[in-house]
Amino acid sequence: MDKIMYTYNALIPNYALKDIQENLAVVHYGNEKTSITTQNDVLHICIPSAQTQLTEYWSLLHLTTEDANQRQCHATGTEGWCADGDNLFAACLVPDGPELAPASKQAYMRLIQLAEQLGYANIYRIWNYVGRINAPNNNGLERYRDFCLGRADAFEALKYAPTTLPAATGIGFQNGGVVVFLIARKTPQATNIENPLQIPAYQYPQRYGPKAPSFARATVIKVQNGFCLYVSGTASIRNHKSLTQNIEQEIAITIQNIQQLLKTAATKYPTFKQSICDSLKIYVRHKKDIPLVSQAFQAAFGIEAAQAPVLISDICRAELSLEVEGVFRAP
Ligand code: 3EB
Repeated sequence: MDKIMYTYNALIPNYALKDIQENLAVVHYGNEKTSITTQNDVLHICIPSAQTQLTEYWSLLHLTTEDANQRQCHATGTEGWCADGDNLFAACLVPDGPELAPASKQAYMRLIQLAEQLGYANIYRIWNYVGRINAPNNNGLERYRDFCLGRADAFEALKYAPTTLPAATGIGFQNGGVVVFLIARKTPQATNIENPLQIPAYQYPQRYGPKAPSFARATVIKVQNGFCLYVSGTASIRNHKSLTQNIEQEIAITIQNIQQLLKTAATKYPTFKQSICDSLKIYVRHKKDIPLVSQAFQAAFGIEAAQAPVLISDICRAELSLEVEGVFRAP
């Protein structure tokens, strides 16, 4: 029998190690310095997080024996990747400096070109951990906005149309430059989903920074037995304005935004009417909010605590206290 060319697999996060699991990458949030290394053909990324520790295991949704055979892994300490013939996990560290934009642009161009050169051109999800995200840079520009500038320049230079940008998370971590990691595959392309309750991030007005954030609200990809929806970092934002009366309001608006993304996905792929939540990742600015936020999201999306971990971190808008990302699956 001929080898099946593509298995339409996907990389998904798990927060506990399962029995049968071939990890391509493991992300450690905890008391470590930033680093990107390989150990036994697995990519390891460390992101400093003082108050909350978490281990995130990245493995294939459908395990096939062929994937393990074609594994290639490479890391230098500041960048690295791991691939299996169909899927790629790649990461890099943007060094800290008085301005983040130039190094962020360079890192983004390198990472995207690396994915293309290795043959995994369809990038469907990116994460950006920005050190001291709400602090000003040397010119008084907030470091998140500084980072957004460099990222937007990279996508422009590489001729990405705004409507084709991958889903993303932009969030703080303790200190250092920026840790960027992405997941990509050979084929087929992802479908982007926007939220009609929010204006697209790439159309935010200038008052939020010199260049708007470059990301889609969510992406849908085809997998063997259905579809996966990757929800970007989602916060209490309507149109382009933050709603921040109290944590209860932030929870309610964020839940509505995610539910709206599921509804919008279902208009293109009706199978999302039967979607299930595979994982959530919750970021809160204040430790005191953890019990209320955890309980609310577990209840809203029918997910167990183990697959909905909480990290304490700063959020990219100084007035926000909550951001939530997730992965949903549909038959
Ligand atoms: C927002 O909707 C909240 O800069 O990559 C969410 C997801 C946010 C991704 C990013 C920022 C990013 O604008 C912030």
